[in-house]
Amino acid sequence: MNDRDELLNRLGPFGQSHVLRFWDRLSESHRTSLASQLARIDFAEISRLYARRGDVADFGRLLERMEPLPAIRLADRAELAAEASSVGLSALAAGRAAAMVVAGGQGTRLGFEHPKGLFPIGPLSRRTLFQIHVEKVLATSRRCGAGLPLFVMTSPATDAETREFLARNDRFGLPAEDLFIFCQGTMPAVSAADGRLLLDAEDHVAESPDGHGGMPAALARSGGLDELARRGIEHILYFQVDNPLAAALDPWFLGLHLLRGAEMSSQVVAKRSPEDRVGNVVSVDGRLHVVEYSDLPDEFAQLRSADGSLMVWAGSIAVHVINVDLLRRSVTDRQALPFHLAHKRVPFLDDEGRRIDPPAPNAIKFERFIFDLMPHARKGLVVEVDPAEAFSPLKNAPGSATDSPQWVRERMIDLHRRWLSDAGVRLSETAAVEISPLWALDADEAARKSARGARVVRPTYFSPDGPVEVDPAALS
Ligand code: UD2
Repeated sequence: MNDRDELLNRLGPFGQSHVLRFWDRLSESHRTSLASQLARIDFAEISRLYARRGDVADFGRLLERMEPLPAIRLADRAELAAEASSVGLSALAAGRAAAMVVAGGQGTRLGFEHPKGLFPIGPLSRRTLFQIHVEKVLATSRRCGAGLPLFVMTSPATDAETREFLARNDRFGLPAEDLFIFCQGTMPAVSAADGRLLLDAEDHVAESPDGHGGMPAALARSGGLDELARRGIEHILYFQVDNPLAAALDPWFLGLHLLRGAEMSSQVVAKRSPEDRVGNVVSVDGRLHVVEYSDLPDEFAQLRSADGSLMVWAGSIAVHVINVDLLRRSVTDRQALPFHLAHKRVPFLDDEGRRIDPPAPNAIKFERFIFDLMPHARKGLVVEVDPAEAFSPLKNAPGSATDSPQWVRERMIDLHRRWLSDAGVRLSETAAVEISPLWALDADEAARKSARGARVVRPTYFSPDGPVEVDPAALS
C-alpha cells in the first residue's frame, strides 16, 4: 500500500494530499509507517467534524429546563447504606463486576514525564497511584472472596511504560489473569485555520488520545468486551488514575446501583465554588447530563437558590458504575459519544519541513467524554459523597494551591488520621499516618484492627504487614 498515487486518490477528495509532501525523500520503511497511519484515519469523519466546528452545543438551552437533581446522600441513610453494602458485596462475590481505571492522559498540568499512575503519591510510603489502586482491588477481592479483574486503559503515550512498570512490579500481587491492559485510540489534530492535518514528523501526522470516551470502542477493538462476556461481567466500576481516594469499588456503590436498577451511576461532590473544574451533573427532562466545566455558561454557574446554595451544585468526580450493556450499545450508536472540540497548541512541520512551535492555540483536537453516556442510560443514578473521603485528584504541579502532590498527600493523611482517631487511637498533633488498603480498606476495618487508647506519636505507615514508623527526612 506504498503506492503514492493510490494514497493521493484517497486524500485528494478531502484536501489532505499535503501529508505526502515529503514522500519522495522518505525511506521505504518510513513510507510504510506513514501509509499505515493514514489507513487508520477516517478522513470523511474528520471533514465532517471540522465542518461542524462552529455548531457550539447550546448548553444554556439545556440548562433552562434543569430540574432539581435527585441525588442520594448515603451519609444520612444508615439503613439504605447497610442494605446497599450487602447487595454490592454479593454481586462482587458472584463475579459480576470488574474495576476499570482510565490512565491514558498525559498529565501535562502535573509536569511529570511518565504516566501519572507511576507518580509516587503515598505520603509516607511513596507508593505509586497504580500500586494504591491495585491494593484496593486486592483488598476488595479478599473481602468478597472472589477475584476482581482490573481493566487498565492506556493510550499510545502511556501504554508501553505502564505495561513495563506493572510487569516489573509483578502487578503488585494482582494475578496475571485478572489484569487486562488495553490501549485507547487516537484522533489526528487539524489546523484550526483550514482543517488540514498537521505533520509532526515527515512521516507522521500529529495525533492525540481520543478522550476517555474512546473507552468502549477501544474495549471492543482489543477483545475486552469479549473478555467481559466470557467472565459473565455485567458492571464496570470506573474511576480515574489521578484520584487515590476513589471509592469506585466500595460495595455500597454497586449495591445502590443495583437496588435502583440503574444503568449508569455517578458519584458527585458539592462544588465549593461556581468555577470548580469538574463536570456538572444536571437533570433535564428526567435524564441526567454532565456539562463540562469549560462548557458551563457563567450565568448558570452563578445561579443560587433562595438559601444561597448553587443551583448547579453537583460536581462529577468521574467515578461511575456503567453496565456492560450500555457500553455495548454505545459502540454501535454513533450519537452516544460525540466528539468535543478543543483549541490546543500543536507543534508541526511547515511546508519546508521546519518545526514550528506555535505560541498560541493553532489546532483543533477531537475528544470523546465517557460521561456523555449518562443521558443514554435507561436509568441513571447520582450519589453525593464527601470529598474528604472520596476525591483528592492529582492534577497540578508542585506548589499549586490545590490538587498538587503535597495537597493530595495532606488529604490522604487527614482521612487516615480520622479513621484512627475515630477508632480511639490517640494521635499526636504532628504524627502523619498513611494506611494501605491491605491493612485496612475502610474506617470500619481500621477500627477493628486498632486498639482503643493506643498511641501514635511518630509518622507511621500502616503497611500490609502492620505499622512501620517512617523518618520523614528520608522521603524525597
Ligand atoms: C476530568 C473530568 C471532569 C471531572 C474531573 C475530576 C473530563 C473531560 N473532565 O477533568 O468532569 O470529573 O476529571 O477529576 O474528563 N484520560 C484518558 N484518556 C484521554 C483523556 C483522559 O485515559 O484521552 C484519563 C486521564 O488519564 C485521567 C482522566 O481521564 O485519569 C481525566 O483526564 P483529565 O485529567 O484530562 O481531566 P480533567 O481533570 O480536566
